[in-house]
Amino acid sequence: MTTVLAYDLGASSGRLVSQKFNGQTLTMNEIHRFQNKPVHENNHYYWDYRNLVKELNQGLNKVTSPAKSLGIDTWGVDFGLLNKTGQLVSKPFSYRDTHSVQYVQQATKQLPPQTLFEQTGNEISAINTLFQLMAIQSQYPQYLTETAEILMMPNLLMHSLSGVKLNEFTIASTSQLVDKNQQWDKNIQQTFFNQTLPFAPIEMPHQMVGTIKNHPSIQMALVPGHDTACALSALPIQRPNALFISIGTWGLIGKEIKEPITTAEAFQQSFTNEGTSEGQYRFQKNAMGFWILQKCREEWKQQGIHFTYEQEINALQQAKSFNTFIDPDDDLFFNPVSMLQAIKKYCLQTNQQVPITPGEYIRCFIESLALKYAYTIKQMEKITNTKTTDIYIGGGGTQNTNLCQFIANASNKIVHTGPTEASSIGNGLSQLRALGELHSIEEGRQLVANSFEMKQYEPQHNTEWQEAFDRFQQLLHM
Ligand code: LFR
Repeated sequence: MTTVLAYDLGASSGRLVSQKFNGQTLTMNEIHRFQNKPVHENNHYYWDYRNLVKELNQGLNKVTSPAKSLGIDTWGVDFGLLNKTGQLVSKPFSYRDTHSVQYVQQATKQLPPQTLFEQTGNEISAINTLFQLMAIQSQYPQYLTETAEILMMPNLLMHSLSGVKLNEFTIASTSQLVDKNQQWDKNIQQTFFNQTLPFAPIEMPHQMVGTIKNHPSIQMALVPGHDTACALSALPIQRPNALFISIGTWGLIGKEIKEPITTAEAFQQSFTNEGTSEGQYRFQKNAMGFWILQKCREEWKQQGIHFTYEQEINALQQAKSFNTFIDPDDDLFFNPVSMLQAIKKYCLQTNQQVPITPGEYIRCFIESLALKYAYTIKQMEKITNTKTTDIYIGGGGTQNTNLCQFIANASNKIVHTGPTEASSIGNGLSQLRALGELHSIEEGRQLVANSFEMKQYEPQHNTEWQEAFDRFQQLLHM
């Protein structure tokens, strides 16, 4: 029996799980779970880094059975700046901070956006590490002067536990600062910063790189640092050309490819190319996940309305179908003061009925999300010139059976769901590879198929959903 530990941090919660591998199957146990919310201070959104490290250590202190190693994965693009003595020069900024938005425009004066896309494979998005660093350079230049090492978030946390200073490939591939040779792009750095920045070197995952300082018997594993890359490696994909969707706070819709796709069409439609656990690529759309609903729930809670999961499903089922649609990826929903007001505003702007009851809001959101995923899938099939009959979904979103059924209906494809904790599992599988217990992504996926229950959804109500899709498409093109 081999036990490994996986820390998986999302942009709303983090968890530590242990995974036991007996040579045939994998079993998973949650050890620790905590909230992770950006803090709003001095007009900025930061991560509460000190608290995160405290939570990581608290979780590790709860581990009772001997574990071989630990790996950490997180959301993408965020990072920390360390000074010469290994201390942070500032709390790490959160990508929900909008201070980087203006630098997207500024950057286009220095390099055409399409060239930037072709060079890095990443869509031009204000949250990217590149634009965040430009904001820091302009607003807090002293931070960069003091910086001796830049570590991406999972590797920053890894450093806090083990002292190791490395960046992992998949997380680095979300930065817009990595070239086609999978190294930090020095030309881009010269263009935007007039210097090369002190990024710790990029390494490939599935290797042991040190030990945990407070628990020296546990090795520090370098796993795919990006939660989406971990999730994809744990989806038991068995169909050629299958698509995947990883649904949590975000919805990541993609397809595995060997080389980045950087055509004009991919650029215009804001697709991105990010790294996989195998050193290849995910052709992907970074889209809305449960963020909108999470924010609505917070507001309902303040009004004294609290739903259990079942009540939420019931409320949706009681609301009229196909009444109101939103484009979940509209900028209005990125970080509004009130999400309910933002939805209302969207409906008024598009001459639609404003939802009234929570059930109407929930139905509007879940239907719109499914329709937007179906829309993206169509675009993706066109650009990659491949068709598929199957979609594999992992992440917390798999628990929302309404959403999974609606995705099958809206896309007219078979949806396979599970596992819910795909990112944590992918993190653990990488460690089993570093330990020589598994030898390939295929072996890992087979192990997931043997160990966790999958569900399947067949498309239903084709005519109604096709009509709804046409209406939704008109709304997007308004
Ligand atoms: C999901 C995710 C997405 C990334 C977003 C922001 O947790 O990692 O892949 O685009 O967070 O970094």
